[in-house]
Parts: sequence; structure tokens; C-alpha cells
Amino acid sequence: MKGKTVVISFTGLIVIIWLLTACGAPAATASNPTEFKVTATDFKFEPADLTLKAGQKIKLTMTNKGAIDHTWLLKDASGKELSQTLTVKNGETKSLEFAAPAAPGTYTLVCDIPGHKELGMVGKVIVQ
Ligand SMILES: [Cu+2]
Repeated sequence: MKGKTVVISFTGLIVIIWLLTACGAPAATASNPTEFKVTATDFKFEPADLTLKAGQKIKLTMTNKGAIDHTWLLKDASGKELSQTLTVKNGETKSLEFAAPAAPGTYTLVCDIPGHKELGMVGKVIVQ
């Protein structure tokens, strides 16, 4: 009786793994993200403005040519964060993958390190 329970649990585990693999694999290979390259300096983004398609998969690669750390973060008009924060140390290049907002419109991108936005580290993301 005890042995049978173990067998059922093991089978259940295999089914769960199979389901996760079957569901996860096609999504990961469905389409490659479109890469956008941005350079951060002290204190601006180049380019500051990006035009994306609604729902588009994005790979944002930022090179920090400044002397201090910078971030890249997408927000909506109410200040809600729409991407993870990409933090890049000076001299480094890092990437962030995310989906563009589903609703067309103009969004804000900022460096969220205190004071940087005020010094000019802002931009626009236009979603079409
Ligand atoms: Cu910054």
C-alpha cells in the first residue's frame, strides 16, 4: 500500500514535468525579441525615444558610457512600472527582455536613480 502511493506520486511528477516542458518549450521559441540598443551617458539616453509595436517582444540592450550607474525603466502616465528595471554599471552592457505595452500610446522611460530624471535621463516610448 505504501509502495503503491510512492509509484502514483512518481508518475504524477513525471506528468507534471511533461506538461511544463510541453507548454513551456513552444512559447520560448515562438519568436525572437526585437533588439533595441540604447547608450546611457551622464545624464541622457541615446536614443531617448523608441517606437515599438503593441505587444512586441523587446530585448533592450543598454551600454553605459557614463562614469556612474544608470537604469532604464518603462512607466505609464500614472507612474506604474511596465518593465523590470535594467541596471547597468558604468562601462558595462546589459539586456532586458520584456513585452511592449498592449495599448498604443506614449509612455515614459526614465533612469530611476534619484536625481537622474531631473538631470535629463528621460525619454519617450511610443507604442503603435
Ligand atoms: Cu542615470
